[in-house]
Amino acid sequence: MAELEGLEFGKSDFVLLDEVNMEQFMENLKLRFEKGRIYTFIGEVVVSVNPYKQMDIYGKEAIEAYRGRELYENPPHLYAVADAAYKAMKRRAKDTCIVISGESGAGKTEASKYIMQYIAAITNPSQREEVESVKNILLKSNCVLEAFGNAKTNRNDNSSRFGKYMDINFNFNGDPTGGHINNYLLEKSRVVQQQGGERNFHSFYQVLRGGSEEMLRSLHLQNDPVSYVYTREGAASVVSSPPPVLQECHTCQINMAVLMGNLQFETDTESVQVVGLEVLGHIAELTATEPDAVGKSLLYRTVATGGGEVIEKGHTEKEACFGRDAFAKALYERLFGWIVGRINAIIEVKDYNPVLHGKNTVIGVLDIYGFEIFDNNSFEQFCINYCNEKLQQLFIELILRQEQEEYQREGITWQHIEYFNNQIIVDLVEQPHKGIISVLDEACLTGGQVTDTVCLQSMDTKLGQHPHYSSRKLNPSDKTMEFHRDFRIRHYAGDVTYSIEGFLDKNKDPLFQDFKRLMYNSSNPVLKEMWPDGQLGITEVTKRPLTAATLFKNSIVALVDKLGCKEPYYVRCIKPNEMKSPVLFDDARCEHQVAYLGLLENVRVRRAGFAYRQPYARFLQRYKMTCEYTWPNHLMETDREAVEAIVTHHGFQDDVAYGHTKLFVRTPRSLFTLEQERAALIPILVLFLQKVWRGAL
Ligand code: AOV
Ligand code: MG
Repeated sequence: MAELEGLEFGKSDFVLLDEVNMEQFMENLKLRFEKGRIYTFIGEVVVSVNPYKQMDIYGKEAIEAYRGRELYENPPHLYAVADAAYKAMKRRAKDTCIVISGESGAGKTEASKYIMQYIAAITNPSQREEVESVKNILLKSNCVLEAFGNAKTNRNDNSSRFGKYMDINFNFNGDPTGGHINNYLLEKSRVVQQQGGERNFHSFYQVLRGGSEEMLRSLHLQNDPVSYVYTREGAASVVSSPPPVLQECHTCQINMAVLMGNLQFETDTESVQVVGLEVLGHIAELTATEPDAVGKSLLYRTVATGGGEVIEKGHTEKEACFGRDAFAKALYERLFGWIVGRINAIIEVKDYNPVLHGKNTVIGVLDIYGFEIFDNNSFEQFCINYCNEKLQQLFIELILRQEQEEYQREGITWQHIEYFNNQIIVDLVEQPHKGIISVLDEACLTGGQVTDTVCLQSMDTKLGQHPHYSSRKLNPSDKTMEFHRDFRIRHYAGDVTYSIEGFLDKNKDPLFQDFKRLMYNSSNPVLKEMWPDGQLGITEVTKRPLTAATLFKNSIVALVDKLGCKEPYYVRCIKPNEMKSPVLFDDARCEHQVAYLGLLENVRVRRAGFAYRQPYARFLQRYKMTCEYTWPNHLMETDREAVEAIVTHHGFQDDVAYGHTKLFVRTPRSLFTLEQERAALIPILVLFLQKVWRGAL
């Protein structure tokens, strides 16, 4: 437990509170925030409050202070968790992960960057070139992915609109050898539409505002975002970060996507036409395709009739607009996926031979979009908030439930601690045949007749009894839901009213095969590579691909499984106010977050619990040399008795409990003493053994 700061800064570990209640917790959190202490421990968990100002706590000296130290030797910091995760990985060859959670704007992405910087700074002391290069790419990839995947929302000026999980691989030396990035559901609808006050992805403005005149001219672009339908909204906002240098192939495609929005259609007596052939020509030029082919894919689609005949069917104006937007979104999404793929190809661990190089261990860093509530919440918020439910479930599972279950199993006296288990909300969303995703999928698969409203009715029928679900129709007196198309989920982090409008389309996420074929036929090899499914003929296309919600659910389930196999370290981020103010601590908002993050329960479990535990045999193996009764071998009946002898010998018998198979140690300090003694003894032992070998003894 960190005790190194003066008491004027409050308690640096919530476990040290005199009494564990909300009042004391909040008092401590607020005091520390006001004194510029933005981090506080709960055991190994770091609670962080967004300072909304640059803090002078991340420099080289800070890194040196935390490097290789035990958690409780320094004041709480992200570096302390990063170091703990790194040490566990290096010393015990454990795969670890750092899960950063908290609502939108709470500071997750910033925290993940500091953690990465720390890991980069403490590794590769011998400056080996290939390791340096891996580190550089890992760090720089953040900047590129932020440009393409972040945007200004009404909650956060630099909001992550995709989820990111990055594995960093290490060799036996503890130096990074490579990595892998998984990205989760980019909010691509932003490409064509943004809520009032929000912006498109940063990359658009970086190209339009930051591109050289020559580059913009060659791309047929004007440097004013107001010129483009897709970037008009929020165009007045200032770009907060300087535009990074974007590769030409990237800019080209952003450009195509932005140009698409300016394509309009009109219906004359016979058919739908493209208005503005000049834009069409520019798109053809930039996609290395023919203007006629572009025009055709915008106005017609190829369909297979029941008899197996392939015909061309003209779009209505509405269908053409829908197709255009779907195409622009897909262009951007595939570009994003391609960039991630390129980064992965470069940082992938190559030629790793476990026999030669030892076990390849991993630290995973998770930075995903935080829980969010807007004035208008749609399918994207539904997915994002579901994902946060899953991560909260993992936290409960790992920190609260397993901990309590283990004490019970080991027969340690334990007072059960109550907490809200959000599994019930996870089920509401994902349960097969019953959950919201399943109802949505069913509606999507039923065919054209089912509208959003019909789907909502079906949800009302199936889920009307669920305590965390309600809708305007089920609950007409509830004024928080304005329209009949609204439904509400009582999430762990608050109530969110979703508008069902657009849910089915976004879930089905259709893109006419004609666009895919157009891109596959491009003479630009990079574009062609991004659209391999364009080679399929209309009759070969699978009729029922998985829906967006199901794909997302599957990817999040896989993510949670992946995290579940690793030793987890947690950063719990809190947003102090809605004004982005560095001085305002909004008591009610903060208390709400502390409550739903389950931090009080976390302190209770931790306080009643034990920081470390080890099976008797393993403990004995490691520390037997520190006690005369156990070295080199003990003569007692059981390992447990031998462990008792070590503990008593070192005088920390009041700090432990004996389980059926494991020793439980309450404070890390006891173990630290043992570690120090062991470290001091090892060289003496080695010397001794060398002498034995040489026959000197
Ligand atoms: P998020 O990742 O949690 O939101 P960010 O990490 O983007 O939130 O933080 C939001 C903003 O808060 C940043 O752009 C900074 O201005 C400020 N900030 C956060 N942490 C720090 C820090 N340690 N020091 C200084 N300023 C900070 V979202 O991505 O929206 O869920 O989807
Ligand atoms: Mg973020």
